[in-house]
Amino acid sequence: MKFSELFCPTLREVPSEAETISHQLLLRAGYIRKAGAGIYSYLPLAHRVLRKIEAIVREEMDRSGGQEVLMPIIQPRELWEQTGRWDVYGEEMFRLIDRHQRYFALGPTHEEIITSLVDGDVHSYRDLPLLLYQIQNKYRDEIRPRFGLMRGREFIMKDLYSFDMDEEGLDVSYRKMYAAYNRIFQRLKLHYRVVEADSGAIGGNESHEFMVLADTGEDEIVFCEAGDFAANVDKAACVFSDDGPHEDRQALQKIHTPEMRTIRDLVEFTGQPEQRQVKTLMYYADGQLVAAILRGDRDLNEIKFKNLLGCQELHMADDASVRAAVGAGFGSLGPVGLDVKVYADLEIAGMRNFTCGANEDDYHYTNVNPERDFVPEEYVDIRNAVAGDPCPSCGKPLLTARGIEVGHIFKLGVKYSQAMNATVLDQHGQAVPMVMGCYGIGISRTMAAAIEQNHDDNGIVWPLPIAPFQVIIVPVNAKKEDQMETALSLYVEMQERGLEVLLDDRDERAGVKFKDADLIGIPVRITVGPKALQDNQVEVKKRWENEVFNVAIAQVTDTVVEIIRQR
Ligand code: 9G3
Repeated sequence: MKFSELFCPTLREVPSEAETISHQLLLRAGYIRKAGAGIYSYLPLAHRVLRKIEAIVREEMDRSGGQEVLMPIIQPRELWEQTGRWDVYGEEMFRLIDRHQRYFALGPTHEEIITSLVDGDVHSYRDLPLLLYQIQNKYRDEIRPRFGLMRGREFIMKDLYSFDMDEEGLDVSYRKMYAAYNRIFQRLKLHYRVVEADSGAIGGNESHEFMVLADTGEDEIVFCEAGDFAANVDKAACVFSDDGPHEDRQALQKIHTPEMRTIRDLVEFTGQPEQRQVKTLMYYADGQLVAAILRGDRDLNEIKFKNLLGCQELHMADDASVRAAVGAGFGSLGPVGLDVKVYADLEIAGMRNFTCGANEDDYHYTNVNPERDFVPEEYVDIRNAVAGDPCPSCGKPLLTARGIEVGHIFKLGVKYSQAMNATVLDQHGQAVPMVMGCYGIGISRTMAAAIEQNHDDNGIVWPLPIAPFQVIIVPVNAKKEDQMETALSLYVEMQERGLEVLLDDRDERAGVKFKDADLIGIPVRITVGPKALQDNQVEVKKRWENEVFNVAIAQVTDTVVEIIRQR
């Protein structure tokens, strides 16, 4: 490809709305352009990267026995009503109406479609196991689309669905996918961790996420560097053993705390550290007001709380409705005498003589003791795990990191096949619901995640397997006949060796060409300058290193082939 013909509109300036480096670089380097909030066009360079990522994913899906299909994006409402999910997903689901006033979903995922498809034509255990996948656009009306391709409203996903006779069969399929995902992310040269994950509303009981480690990742994970424990904080269990010893219980005291609202205010006012304070958070769980109480220095994990309550909908109560229900506002709440169900984090059981709100503005209690002064509904694990917590499996202190979820695999069980009556006849002629798994990879998100992990001040540093081109040849001065001739002959020779080469034949200053080569992130740069003609040499520069070195023109193609083979 010649740069003078390539549609690659690079920008000098960083677009203001781009907050993360991958979003900035994808825009600046001419890879994507925004069509609307969370909606992007992929320009030629991005398209080449996406095709390479998809090719690696396809190879590993096919190697694992997957068969590629392509399912509809327009999905009839009836299918989603069969599984009861038409009403579960509210505004996040794009919905449309056809000319006959019939409703459809724009596919956010494909469990309903694939289960209906398989149910129609699979009738016997002899037809299983069956692994079907697609690589297709998905649509989710994110409330706050941001970070470019990382959280779009239209994005490319590979989703595979497995169908087996029983749990054992599902286990085999799940392990196959688990291994295939590891091969994929290793081949993509990404630094990632597999973590135990929350299955959320999708159902089923076991799931793992593949997290590309990056400080801009939206997810937080905890992991043990000694063993192999790793979990999304939404899943990570916090262990607590009430091994005492405990100080004596002091007499409960009600104190006047004018204008004291935050834990920090109370620490200063009472001299009690935040570990001896208790915060009270009020939530509506499926419309019912409940309280969660945690040690002052802890944070509630809403996913753990929601899963524990088993509710469909959980959101924080606002100050007005709390005031109406309790007679006091945020910052003055506490479990003593509170007539809503109180769920206490496990650590509360081991606390003595703590401080909390008195459910009266400007008053708090000190020397509060569980079981004496209040009895919670239940002691539950609802706090966020933090660095330093003991590893649940070996006890060593956990570490935390932020990650970008690029893959998520689930054991679904019979949730969808039962709801849609998708059964097969087993060996005894009995109709049994198929046991399913589903396995997603965010293709477009993976491209962005690769940049988050592979960039420097000059631009993108593509991992070689997904670079849009492997080599860029830069004649220093396009006006010099001899330089262009040498560049062109190398361009032809390298392509004949099967290399993917971009020839920067633009009539631009050398500095601009070098900057663009670094910005778009091509792994190997060949510079054809005046030296070429004097000593028959060209300059070679690897994008991931700083130094450049000279190579005889007659050797440079072999040199580049070797560089790429080793990478
Ligand atoms: C919806 C909407 C958003 C959704 C879903 C449904 C997430 C939904 C979970 C999954 C699970 C797996 C197969 C590929 C891998 C992920 N967001 N999920 O089901 F209607 Cl609006 O998609 N599906």
